[in-house]
Amino acid sequence: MELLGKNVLVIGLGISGVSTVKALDKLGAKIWVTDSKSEEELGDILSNLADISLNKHLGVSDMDISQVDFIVKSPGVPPSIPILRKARDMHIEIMSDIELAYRLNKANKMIAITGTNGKTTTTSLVGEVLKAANLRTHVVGNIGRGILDSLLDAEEGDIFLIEASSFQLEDTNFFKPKVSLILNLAPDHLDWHKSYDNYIRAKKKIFINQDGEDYVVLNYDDALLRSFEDEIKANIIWFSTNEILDQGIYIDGRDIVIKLGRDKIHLMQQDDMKLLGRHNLENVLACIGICYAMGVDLDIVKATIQEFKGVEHRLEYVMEWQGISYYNDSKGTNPEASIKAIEAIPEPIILIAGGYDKASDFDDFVKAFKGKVKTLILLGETKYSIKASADKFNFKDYHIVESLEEAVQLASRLGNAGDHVLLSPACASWDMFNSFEERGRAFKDAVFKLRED
Ligand code: UMA
Repeated sequence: MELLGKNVLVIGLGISGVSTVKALDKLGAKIWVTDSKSEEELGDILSNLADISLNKHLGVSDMDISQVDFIVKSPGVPPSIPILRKARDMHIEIMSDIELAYRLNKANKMIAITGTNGKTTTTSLVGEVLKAANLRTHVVGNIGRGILDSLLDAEEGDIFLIEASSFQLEDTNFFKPKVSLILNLAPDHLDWHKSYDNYIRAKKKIFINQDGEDYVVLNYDDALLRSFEDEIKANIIWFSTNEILDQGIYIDGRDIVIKLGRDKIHLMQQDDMKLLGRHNLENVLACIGICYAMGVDLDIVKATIQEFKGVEHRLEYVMEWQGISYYNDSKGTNPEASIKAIEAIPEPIILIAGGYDKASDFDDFVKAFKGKVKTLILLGETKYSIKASADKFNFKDYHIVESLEEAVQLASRLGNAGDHVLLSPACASWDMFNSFEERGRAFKDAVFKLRED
């Protein structure tokens, strides 16, 4: 793809937009930028880009785009903003950074991981395995690093391991990873996608351009994913934690088994993993599927899985204080993710939940308490929606607070030795924090502070 002299508009100057601007500059494009934030609000970000000539339109939601050749949209920017509506009317192409990266650099191998939950843990684990196998790997995407950051410095043969969100996949057209993975699907980000069908359509783009030379790893236990089979041209590697498969990766007794082609390998015992919970077992099977497709030595896969302790903000053990253990699952940004956390943590649980309102339904979330959650502490924009579901299912022991620190202090007062305090909000963080990481760190700070009080 030739970018020299092309007029490219970058919408949003966050992680994705900044890495895109830097790459476009190196490739000689004429760069236009827009952001709903003002010049002052973007202060440090703009200073960081001071050496690059930019045609700036800041603090606005509309602008003249008649000279723009194509648009690179930051993932979080909703498709409904005026500029994007206008671009669609004018047939100006809109793409995400992963689409641009693919078009710029088809020679490198791309592995793309999506799903509603477990993406970051699985991406991190696969990244660890590939590094242990001495394969030069760039771990990028929704995990927090813009893909274009490392693309231009990459050497031929490097692997791009991409955590791909539905937002990023939505704006792809030709993106064709060598290996793709969908871990699971459940309604999420419905405020942005407007319907579950649209969300599913975005996720399917991960395999839509793949062919017989490529692989897609899919969760057999997810009926929706099974229904995709006829639409897939790539080789499918199924995995299951529930069923013994004719072909695939599955659990037999306590063993993790790979049965693919004529091979049948008892790779390891599931008890040898350090990760907690059934959902993490799915993440491990999915990782094995990807590594098998990439031809990685299975001894390295096994050794890395055995050592892997997980990722910050996902069921992260914080500390024990007065016999109560505290867990940070700030990455529980939707009800499905938090249901999995409740399933993984031993009872009794004091649960801290609530956050940014994505129009999620909390009935299944409350139903999952099933005697495990004894007390619920609610905060954030969704506190009353979750309370309404609690009332509906007759869950009475809830408390409403105004801050995360207050939630932690209340949990420590209400808790008894042997209880587990779990922050798993079932919501994004954006009502009170800039990111789930910031929320997780605030939780951990509040927990550590208990020792000082
Ligand atoms: N902005 C506008 N107009 C709008 C909305 C936003 O101009 O209508 C501007 C904001 O003012 C801001 C910029 O866009 O300056 C932010 O862009 P962004 O929201 O796309 O955030 P980035 O910092 O670029 O981070 C994005 C991903 N964020 C989202 O998808 C919301 C990061 O995923 C990702 O790590 C990063 O690109 C690199 O690929 C975070 C996330 O929350 C972790 N993802 C969601 C999730 O996991 O649930 C999908």
